[in-house]
Amino acid sequence: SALELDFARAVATGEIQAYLQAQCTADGRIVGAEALMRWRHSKRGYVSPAEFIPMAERSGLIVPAGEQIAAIVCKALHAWEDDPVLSQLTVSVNVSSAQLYSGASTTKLLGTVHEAETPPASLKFELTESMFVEDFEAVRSKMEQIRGQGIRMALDDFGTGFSSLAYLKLLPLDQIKVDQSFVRDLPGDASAAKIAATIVHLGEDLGLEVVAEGVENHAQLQALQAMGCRIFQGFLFSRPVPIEEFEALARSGK
Ligand code: G
Ligand code: G
Ligand code: MN
Ligand code: NA
Repeated sequence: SALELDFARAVATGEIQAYLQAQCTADGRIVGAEALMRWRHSKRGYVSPAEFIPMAERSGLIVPAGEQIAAIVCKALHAWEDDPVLSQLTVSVNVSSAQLYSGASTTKLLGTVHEAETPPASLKFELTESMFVEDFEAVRSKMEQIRGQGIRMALDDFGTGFSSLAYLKLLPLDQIKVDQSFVRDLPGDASAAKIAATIVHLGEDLGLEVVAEGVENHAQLQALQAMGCRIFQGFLFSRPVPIEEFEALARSGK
């Protein structure tokens, strides 16, 4: 398709951008960020990720595009090393299954981290549970390989796929993310509240950090806090913003 050709060109010319969305404690202190891919088309302007991410996944272009996002983030993390505020932050990069299933691209990803002299503990890779359906053992061993380099691992969209709780125990994870579909209907919806609380408690019991996504208002924040959740991501705190803007935000101490 035309969109696919344009995207391929955008990847080749470095038109793909990484925006950062803050992850905060309840009082608004920034502890990290998630990198989100953005594309500003030279003629059509800003293209929605809801449109180009599925196309990129289908076409396989998510592999080079994802590598670019990782490279941009790795460079930034290296540049932040001497900054008293920014060096304390962790940045998550979304990794798609295509990137993990091809052995070469995992190696490339780790090469990127190494080349940029990224402090590995500042970097986190986000996987989704749908990745484990095809070949659990293959993904688990890739995760071990990545974590062996000191990079952290997060499980995104937790509870939305066919998750087996037994999986959680077997995977080398540092963080799970409460999906925004459970956060959206808080505090009124009793079943959303039950599910969110269960995920928070499960994370706690397994010694994992828990991040709630899609936090848009104070009522949601308060409900999640009461469940024991400590880290939040969502429009209540910040939208995804360009890296320079995020740096200013973090330095301003908000
Ligand atoms: O970013 P939201 O801003 O609209 O992103 C839409 C979807 O695209 C989400 O499911 C998100 O996880 C995914 N996404 C965003 N950036 C990236 C990326 O760099 N790599 C991959 N694989 N997925 C991404
Ligand atoms: O699938 P993943 O969790 O990586 O995707 C994150 C998506 O959630 C991105 O599309 C991002 O723009 C979006 N997002 C982040 N914060 C909020 C929020 O507070 N509300 C809503 N509706 N979407 C959000
Ligand atoms: Mn994510
Ligand atoms: Na998510």
